[in-house]
Amino acid sequence: MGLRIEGKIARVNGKELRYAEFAERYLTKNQPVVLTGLMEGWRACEDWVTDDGRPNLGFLSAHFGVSKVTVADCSRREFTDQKRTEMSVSEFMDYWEMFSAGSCHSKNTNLNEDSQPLLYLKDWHFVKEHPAYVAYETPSFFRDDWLNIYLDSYNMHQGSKMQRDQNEINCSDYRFVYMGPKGTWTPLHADVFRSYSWSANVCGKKHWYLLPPFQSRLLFDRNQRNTVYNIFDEVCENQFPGFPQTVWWECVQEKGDIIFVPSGWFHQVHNLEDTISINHNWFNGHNLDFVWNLLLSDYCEAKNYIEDIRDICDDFEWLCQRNLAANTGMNFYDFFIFIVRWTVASSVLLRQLKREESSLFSSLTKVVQHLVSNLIAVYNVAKGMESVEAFTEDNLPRYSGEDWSLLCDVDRTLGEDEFQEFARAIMESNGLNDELKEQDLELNSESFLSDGYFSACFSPSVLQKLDPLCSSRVSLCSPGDLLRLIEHFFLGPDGVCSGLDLSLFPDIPFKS
Ligand SMILES: O=C(O)CCC(=O)C(=O)O
Ligand SMILES: [Fe+2]
Repeated sequence: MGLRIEGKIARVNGKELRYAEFAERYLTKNQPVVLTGLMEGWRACEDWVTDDGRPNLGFLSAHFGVSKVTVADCSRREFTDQKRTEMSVSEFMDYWEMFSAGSCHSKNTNLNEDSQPLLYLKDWHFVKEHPAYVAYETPSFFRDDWLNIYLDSYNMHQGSKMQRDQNEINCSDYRFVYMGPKGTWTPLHADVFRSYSWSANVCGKKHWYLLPPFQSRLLFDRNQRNTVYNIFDEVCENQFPGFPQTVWWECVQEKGDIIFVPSGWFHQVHNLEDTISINHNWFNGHNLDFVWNLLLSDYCEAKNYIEDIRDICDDFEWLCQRNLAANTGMNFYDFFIFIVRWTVASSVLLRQLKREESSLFSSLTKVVQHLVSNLIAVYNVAKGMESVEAFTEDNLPRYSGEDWSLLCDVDRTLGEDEFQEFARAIMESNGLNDELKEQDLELNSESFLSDGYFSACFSPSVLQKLDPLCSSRVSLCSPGDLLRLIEHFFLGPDGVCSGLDLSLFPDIPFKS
């Protein structure tokens, strides 16, 4: 039975689209779109492509040949993914050359052990590995990227016992290059953390098949464990009873097109020609709830899986969190520290703008609106985290042996070099620097440190509420602390947002 395809993904000229429109139509509504006209001047489009529009294998081999990369064999399945191996870029280019010359005759995509390998270079952390070679510029639509901005300054697994090597390579960032011959493909999946992704075709052509999230449940097997691997297989109806009811969206992505894949949309992708693409995964205030909901459901699954050993475990909660980090890429504590740092950074920047008494603050410029929206998004997610057992007094201190409250200490956070770098990157990504320049202003990020910002801007009674044990420091140890802090920002007389006309934010989650 063929696939039922009813959705066509719109194509929009990216040069004629404003950020606010993009956010409104696609980020907020979580709808896919193909954007054109945004890759002009990319060095990758020059250097990596021959005059006749094919991948420049010689160039790639000569310049990046020694890089070690992960390669998927599209003709071999291993559990829920394709079988992966490591090789150097030059080995991959040699393979590709031979493959194209026809020396690997059987271009057979059937999954059997005898078929020839069909190799696809995936998840190459190109930017991390070659920071000086500026292959492309991230289009402005995708720059509000909490994930990669954070990972440029911090490790995802703070103070955890995750293996460092694995942590550093796989989780260093989510900016990738993909390349492979015609016929290579990516099996059906939804992206890591249920993040958004964007994917830009440097050369070649891809066929995308996407499924809206409300239909995701139709992809699961009877045990609710695995999803369909290849939508073009004879999918066994007995095993996957919902699959025949799925209704798909599709598009063919040409060279120069960038596709935006929204959160939680399952997708399968086929290279119709020899193709090179650049893609990022990212999330921000618009889809932060997708990330938390995924963590919550993966946590429940991890917990159920080991429920029968609960009684013999010293620290059952920690074991669940360790498994969650290993399977999903982060656990509750990683995510919590992540949102704490975003909150601290957003509020520090707002506070600085306010102190400058610049008209930027009072006139609620785009940047100020943006930072306020960040706080609201964090608040809404923290609300859903409040009742979770992992954040109860009993469970927190046992976290990983590192002193949790020290990790959550705001003054310590502010004093770290990483934070300076992080806050600057947020300013850069939000266009704050540009707005400031227009007004002849400059934020002094050094003063984040010197003025004991958090301690100074709270009355002792607020500090007491945030940290009953210690009235001179602010430690954001639990979602409840974060909620109280953000409420204070909006409602307290000395809060960061006091004095702002908040009528622009109709969905503000608390009443004044
Ligand atoms: O291009 C591919 O093969 C897969 C890309 C993908 O899954 C993504 O960008 O989310
Ligand atoms: Fe994907």
